[in-house]
Amino acid sequence: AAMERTFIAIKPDGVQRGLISEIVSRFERKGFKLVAIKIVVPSKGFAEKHYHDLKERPFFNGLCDFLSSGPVIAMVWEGEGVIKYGRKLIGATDPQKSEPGTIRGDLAVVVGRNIIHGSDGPETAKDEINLWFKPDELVSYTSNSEKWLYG
Ligand code: DAT
Ligand code: MG
Repeated sequence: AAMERTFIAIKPDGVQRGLISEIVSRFERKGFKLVAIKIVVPSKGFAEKHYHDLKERPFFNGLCDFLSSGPVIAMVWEGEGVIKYGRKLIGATDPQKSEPGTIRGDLAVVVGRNIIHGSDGPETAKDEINLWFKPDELVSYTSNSEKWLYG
């Protein structure tokens, strides 16, 4: 697989619970490369844009209220297969069904407070990166460990 980028966000519950470094660390140790990061309190309207695919769902309003309720860590991570494997690191949507060893499995209990977002495919990754970041907020660089990660 070619180099890919995905959008990952630590939601307000993850930030308030002091899990920023724990979550960043799991992506970093795996070998993925951080190419953008910022802390932001999204507006309700922005949250609705981010979750537009879910606007017909009964939990949509509460979900958007929650995402806009406090600081979020917005990130872009890069690496081979990062979109799909990022979802694996995150675990199932409902933490009751997430495997131990995953972020939600280890660190969250209920679906409405599942601490992290990750793009679910190449198209949403592109759209979400463009929604959350301006092009000049993304940094391209060579990590010193790349030759050891990829051979
Ligand atoms: P994911 O975040 O795993 O991509 P999703 O895109 O289906 O899951 O839903 C987005 C978020 O909406 C999810 O992280 C938590 C919330 N959510 C999903 N299903 C829910 C439900 N049945 N009840 C309450 N919140 C839900
Ligand atoms: Mg989703």
